[in-house]
Amino acid sequence: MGRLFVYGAAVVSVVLLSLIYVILAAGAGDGTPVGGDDEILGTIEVRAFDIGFDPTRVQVAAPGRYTVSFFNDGTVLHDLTFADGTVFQAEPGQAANGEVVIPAAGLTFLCSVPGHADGGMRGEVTVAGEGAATPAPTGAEELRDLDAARTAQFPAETEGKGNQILEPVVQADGTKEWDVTASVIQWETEPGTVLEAYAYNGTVPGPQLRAEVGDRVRIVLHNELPEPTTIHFHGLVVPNGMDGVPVISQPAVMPGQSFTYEFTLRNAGSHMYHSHFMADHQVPMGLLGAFVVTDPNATDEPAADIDYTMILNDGPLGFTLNGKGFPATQPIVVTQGQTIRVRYMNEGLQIHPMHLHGIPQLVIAKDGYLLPDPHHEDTVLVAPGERIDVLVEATELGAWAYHCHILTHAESANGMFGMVTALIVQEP
Ligand SMILES: [Cu+2]
Repeated sequence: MGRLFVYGAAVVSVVLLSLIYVILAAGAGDGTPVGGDDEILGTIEVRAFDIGFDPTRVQVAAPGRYTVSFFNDGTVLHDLTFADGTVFQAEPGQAANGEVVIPAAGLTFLCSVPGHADGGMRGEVTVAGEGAATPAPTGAEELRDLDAARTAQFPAETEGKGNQILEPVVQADGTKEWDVTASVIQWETEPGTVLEAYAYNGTVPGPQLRAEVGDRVRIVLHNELPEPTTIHFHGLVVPNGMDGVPVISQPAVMPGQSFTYEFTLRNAGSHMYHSHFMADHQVPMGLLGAFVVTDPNATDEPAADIDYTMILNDGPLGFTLNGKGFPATQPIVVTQGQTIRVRYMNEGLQIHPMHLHGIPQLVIAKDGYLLPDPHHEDTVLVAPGERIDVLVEATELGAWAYHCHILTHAESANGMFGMVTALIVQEP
């Protein structure tokens, strides 16, 4: 399957190739040994914009010391942080200059402002081969290999897995109870990228809660964050006092305090729970989860072999599907002939058009309500706060790319990242 997917990925990537290969010849091109430590071999020029670098690939003729000319064309603060720790920071419209030493193996760089590197602000300085008379025209091959190396890691192992179903503790009176603790954690979004996150029960997304219409449920929130918080049950019809909005319907839950939410489930569907305190910060940081309610008496519920919840998020943790960025996203693996119900839930601050290659998606529900006229789409737009349910009939064999079609959420100079996964349809 790996090979199939690498092939598909390569096709997607070709579109970007011409945009991102730039040679910035610097210093002597004859491969002569570098002189004294202080000799300046040339200048590396990099401009930042919102949100990316130009160029993302810089080739120098030899290892050694270079002048750096960094300019911020963007509207927010950006920096140019090299892997050896050398940093150039510039406010919008400002320049920063200095020097960096490029080792023979080259040096990667990124913008260290939270979210920017995962948004695509990454690049690399490479050194032309020893003795090469001119920089070799191998850019396309290097790009192919960079992209292939990254995609070959898929699905990569990382620490922690979010959105796992948490069984409730059923009380004597039948009430289904969950304890949910909010705390600060370290979360590995992709191999080697470990970021500070806010989490329910230690994972991003938090545990998936599932129950039925008519169930009495109790969610006990424990706040171990250094900030106040609350939980809002997004999409569920609840009594006003259980709606989770500070001041409007309850006091903020202070650090060290707990708050008990209790209500009877009235409406089925794909719903969510998330923070409603500084939600612009706490939700992108990870205080979110799925709350799926089924109706045991429903007669119009479409049948599916696999029920898969895909939570979309963006912000300080990057562009993520169920808390992970490609290649650490997990593929959906099915057998030909099976039907998959995908419940998209957008907890992010941006829209994400989710495109599945190869097989159309039958859109069956919006915000938990079944549509009277299900229809096919190949790209399903999911706006912030929305839940869209689709059915996919796994008719076509193979590994099918499955990604957000805002391509800066899915592709970069270093290959695919962020909101990319695959639907893998195997032979029966
Ligand atoms: Cu997107």
